[in-house]
Amino acid sequence: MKTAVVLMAYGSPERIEDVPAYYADIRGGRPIRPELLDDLVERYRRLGIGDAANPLNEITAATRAALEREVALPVFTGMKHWQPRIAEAAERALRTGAGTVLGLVLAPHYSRLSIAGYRAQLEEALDGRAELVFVDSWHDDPGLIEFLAARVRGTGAHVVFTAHSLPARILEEGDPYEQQLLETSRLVAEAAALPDSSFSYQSESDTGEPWLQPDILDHLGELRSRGVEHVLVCPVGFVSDHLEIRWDIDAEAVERAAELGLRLERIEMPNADPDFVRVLADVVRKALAVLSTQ
Ligand code: FEC
Repeated sequence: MKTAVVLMAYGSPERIEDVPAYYADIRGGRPIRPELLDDLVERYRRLGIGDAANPLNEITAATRAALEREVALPVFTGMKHWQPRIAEAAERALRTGAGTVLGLVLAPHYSRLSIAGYRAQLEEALDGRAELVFVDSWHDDPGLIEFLAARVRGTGAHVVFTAHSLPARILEEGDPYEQQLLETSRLVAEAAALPDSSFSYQSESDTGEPWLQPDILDHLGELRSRGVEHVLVCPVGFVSDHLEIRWDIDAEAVERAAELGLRLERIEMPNADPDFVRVLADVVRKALAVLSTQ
């Protein structure tokens, strides 16, 4: 039976004029306070989106092309909050005559508030017209662990692993997100034999409810007061350069570190690095191998 891959990412506005519609999609119809929209437009403007190609969309396109070569299967990109939509990618996958569609999200950790939304969009679009093999999480994939370990191995800095925060209520709901993040961080720290590392969240939104803590901006202060002088940020919850990296880490966290007299660097993100594309290809092959043994 023919197989096609739908490779999914968060998605990002192509132009400044797209930001209100993009933000409305993220909010799922819930109201947006005007000052929060203004702030988001300003963040995208300061990143130069609109003047140049949007980094997340460009990287996802490059990753798609490289993965297609690596797995020798048709691969289509679908974005959770922008175009091309996941539904469009599903239609294109079906047009190849695929009887099996493999869904993979460019985010390794499962949460009901993140990956489940990608899955729901893909399931709805396929509507039973092909068998869906969906990778829920790949946070402990040995290839991913080794790829990240290679990025931090040998550093003399204190490594701070980070990921997108989520509303804290997920913990009461038994969501595996935090556990998976801590597991990835532990496995990378062990593989790289790091003497000193910790974990913190980043990119909390102002939604009027508590989010998972600690936030990196507070965490940097705690590290400084413990005598840490040099930090290397390893954002295990993300795989690409995008707003949450280029703004939340490269602008906000760098500024906080400077105020604290802390040297802060971050790892180069996996993006479309050929070694990382091989990790993705391996995740795809393993998921399909499980299917063939059933
Ligand atoms: O570069 C770009 O243009 C897109 C960067 C981007 C990525 C990303 C990844 C994740 N998010 C996750 C959860 C939430 C929750 C809310 C939320 C809100 C935003 C907003 C922007 C945004 N996120 Fe995002 N996220 C990115 C961008 N995210 C912009 C809206 C403005 C703001 O709050 O800053 C809150 C939704 C709500 O208001 O109800 C929850 C998670 C990830 C990592 C997994 C994944 O990539 O899917 C989890 C990249």
